[in-house]
Amino acid sequence: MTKTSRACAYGFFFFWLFVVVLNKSYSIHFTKSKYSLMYSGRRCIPNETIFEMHNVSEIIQCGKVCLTTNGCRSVFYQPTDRGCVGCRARLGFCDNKFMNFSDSLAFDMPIGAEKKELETYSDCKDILSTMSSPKNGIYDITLRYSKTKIKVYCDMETDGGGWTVFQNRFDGSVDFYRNFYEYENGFGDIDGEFWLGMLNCLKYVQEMTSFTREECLSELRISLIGSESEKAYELYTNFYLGYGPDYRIYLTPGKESTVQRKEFSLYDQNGVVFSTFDRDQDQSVSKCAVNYHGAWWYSDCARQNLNGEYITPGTAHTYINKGHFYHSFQSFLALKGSRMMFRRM
Ligand SMILES: [Ca+2]
Repeated sequence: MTKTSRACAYGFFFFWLFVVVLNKSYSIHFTKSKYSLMYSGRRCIPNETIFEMHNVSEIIQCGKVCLTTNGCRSVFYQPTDRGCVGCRARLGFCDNKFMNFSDSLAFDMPIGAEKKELETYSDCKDILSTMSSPKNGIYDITLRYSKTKIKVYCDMETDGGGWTVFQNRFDGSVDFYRNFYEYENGFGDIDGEFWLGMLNCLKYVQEMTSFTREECLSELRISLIGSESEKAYELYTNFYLGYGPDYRIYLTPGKESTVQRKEFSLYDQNGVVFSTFDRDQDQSVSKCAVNYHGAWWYSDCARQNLNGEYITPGTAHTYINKGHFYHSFQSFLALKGSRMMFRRM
């Protein structure tokens, strides 16, 4: 056991002892925070710091100050310099609100919150961090601010898991040529092919990204499957949707991608409005959604058409633009599958 992990183990043990005592004394409930070495060396960013103390002899003292300080949600205790930092953010909600600092210990403490509320999940990443070995599948979540309850499909396997899927196609069993109302409200089978719905997706994405994007950034992952089951994906950061009825898409190219991005990237659609056949909001004199038999963030149309017509994978549509394609992966050839999903960073 290294010095750090020993310190962590002791710190954690004493902290939980402290939590148990306080629970009994004040009926305060705590989110179970699994301490992991990945949190070692982190602290809240400066404007999230609610207090900072030095020469604090133990973690218990550090936690106690947080408990009695309004707005304090997590603490970092650094055994090396006996420093104690209280943060406004909950650890695990916005990883990007924390930065490295040598040998710190961190604990989440949503003070005063009701236990019932703490037992609900607000997104797939919450589920991932709270449950041990969660599986791909359908989960009930409660949106963090609006408290809307929705069912979502969580991808818990791809790239570490914690992804909320909002578009899923793999066999063409669901018709994706739908009107604006349906794209707002969702359609298909959450256990099969589906579109989560802009309203839910929007609420979700906005709550998790746009509304709170100063707190949290989200990433978008597009997974593609070709006719021979070849796989490709693209990762974008700073992903969020604007308010309806425009539902503009915003994103920044991430570092990772297995498709050719030099031309016809989804980034070309950055800031573009969503269109369906009955709601032409594109920048073309014609109707892209009709010409492409789809629904998308069409500018003067696009080189991605993941909601296009599902035809035999590997073939090109008679009307070349109408199929289920992603040009930078396999030109206009029809794909076997596609999945769009996002995750808090
Ligand atoms: Ca138009």
